[in-house]
Amino acid sequence: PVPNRDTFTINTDFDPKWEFPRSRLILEQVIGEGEFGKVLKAQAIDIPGTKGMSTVAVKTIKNDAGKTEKDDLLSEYNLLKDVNHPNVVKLLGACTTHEGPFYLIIEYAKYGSLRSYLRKSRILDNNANGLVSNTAGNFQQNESLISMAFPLYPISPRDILKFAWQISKGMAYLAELKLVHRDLAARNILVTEDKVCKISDFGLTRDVYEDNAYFKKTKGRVPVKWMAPESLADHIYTSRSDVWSFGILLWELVTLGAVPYPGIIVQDLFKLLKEGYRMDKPNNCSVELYGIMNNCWAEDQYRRPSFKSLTTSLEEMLEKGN
Ligand code: ACK
Repeated sequence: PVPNRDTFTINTDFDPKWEFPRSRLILEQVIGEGEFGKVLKAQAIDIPGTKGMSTVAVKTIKNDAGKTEKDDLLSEYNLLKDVNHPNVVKLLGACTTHEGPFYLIIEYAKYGSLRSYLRKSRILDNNANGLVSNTAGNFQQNESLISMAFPLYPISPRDILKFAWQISKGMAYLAELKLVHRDLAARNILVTEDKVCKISDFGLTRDVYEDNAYFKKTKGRVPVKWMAPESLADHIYTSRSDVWSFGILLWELVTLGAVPYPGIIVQDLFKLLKEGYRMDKPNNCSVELYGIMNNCWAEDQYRRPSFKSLTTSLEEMLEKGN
């Protein structure tokens, strides 16, 4: 048999500060699966910060994934080592030894992604109780059947503002560190047991310096409906293009996880945006919040608000009790 070439290479990913022994990780079920990656729920024994068993999430890549996917996960690992903020997902450790696949261990978020949280919250919709009205979903199933099958994911207009404010705070922190996320969307935000939003999925994140712009070289799968015009046209990514994506995320929040630009195919989007087309105000969205979204979608990136000023605006709205 041909020995695995990894057997003879030095493990440059090994970092004693973060390395966690595989023997102290008990993998449970798959909780998320993408094209090349997967996320598993696991129990960790004596992971730094928690004595005894604790529930964690383990990110890894599938066997048939290519070098890019492995590199993305590794860059996520290296990036997470240097960040520490209540609204950014916390790195707990990694298994990098060549006896097994690369595992990235991050904090477990009970409610999963914000997108799935929002979509599940629609089920409560018709029960009113000050809940946000459903603008996008069509639930034909019997309501009582649904509430038996799902746990409750209540969400109030105030929760929506709070979520937006938390994400903006996390993004302001990343922007301060000159980190550009490049894939900010509700699917990449996690919701913890105490209903705190954490920015996640840093695979595409890049450190930017000098001109503060990151030029993407290769053309992979791109989240077109979340992308700023300058990213679509010239592959330019900055904190200002993250702000554009944040505007789309606000729209996702208000519509409880609808797909942006309903009825518009991605091939037509760039031309429409250049002509000045923007999404309408969702029915249940305040004029003030829609104003904020629209500012995020300024054609001129320099006219978009910063995450700092977005945080202040959202904080003021929360204080006013909107
Ligand atoms: O909405 P979900 O159930 O929550 O589906 C996605 C899926 O994996 C792909 O990203 C879930 N997921 C990712 N990271 C975590 C985590 N740290 N804790 C809990 N669920 C996670 C996410």
